[in-house]
Amino acid sequence: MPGPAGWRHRSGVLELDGPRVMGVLNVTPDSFSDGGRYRDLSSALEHALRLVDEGAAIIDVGGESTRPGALPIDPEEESRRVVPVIRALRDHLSIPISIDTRRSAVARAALEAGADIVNDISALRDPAMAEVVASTGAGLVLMHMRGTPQTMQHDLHYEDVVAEVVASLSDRVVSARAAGVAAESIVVDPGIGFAKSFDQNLELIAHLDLLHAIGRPILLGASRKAFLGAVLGGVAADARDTATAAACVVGFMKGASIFRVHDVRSTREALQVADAIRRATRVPA
Ligand code: PMM
Repeated sequence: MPGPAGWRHRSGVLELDGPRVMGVLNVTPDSFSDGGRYRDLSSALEHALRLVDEGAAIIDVGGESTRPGALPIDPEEESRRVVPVIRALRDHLSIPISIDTRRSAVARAALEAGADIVNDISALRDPAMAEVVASTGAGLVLMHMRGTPQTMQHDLHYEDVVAEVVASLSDRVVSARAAGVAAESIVVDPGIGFAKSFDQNLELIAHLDLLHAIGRPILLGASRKAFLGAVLGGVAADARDTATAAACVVGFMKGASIFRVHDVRSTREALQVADAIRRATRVPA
């Protein structure tokens, strides 16, 4: 397993010498687990401050729902949702803020408003995205997906899902580097729940260590996703936080270092225990 590294972003380096939690702040009317709750500025800010208090190292702001079947929204509407929130967060937070968007115009506006990282679930499908990231020195999450949120569950056939995710993400890293994004700014994410069956999600987490071949830190986004509900026999999204923490601990033991979650406290505590145990592991002489 590679040793501790840092994640370079627009205003510094996030040390990855232990697990880091990215708290989710969805400012969308229709996200699957917390949709509609944080649309006004003061409730969004209040929630972000709570996530920080509970141990978030990054706040991830998203203005477009990416749940399966979701329709795309207009980039101007997306910017209208996220920019005022990012501006308010920037005034109150010193930790990195990421913008969860597939659109370069939204990323540009969010970075101008004070964001540090672009979390791109389409891994640079917008041809202008890499240039926005490279020219601002922003951090970049490259996530694996097929199609769009509207179509992604139509093609779930893989010969070997883990190998195909590794190959695809490696290719996206090469593209980002070719466009001038620094290697140290890039983090990769297998895209749990994005064009994957429930079993493929489990297989990806079970073999997450194979993503180390890409040579970049790994982000895991398993929070409250449907495969966890399925394992538990149909538990609702907002009752999947213990399941989320379990998936994150396994991901951590397989080498992931950043964990995107809705309920920061439960996962942060579980990861803190897992990290303490890992540090106590005896190294063979
Ligand atoms: N999942 C969602 C949205 N953005 N970003 C990354 N990098 N990884 C993910 O797994 C991910 C993401 C969907 O979940 P939400 O609607 O609960 O935010």
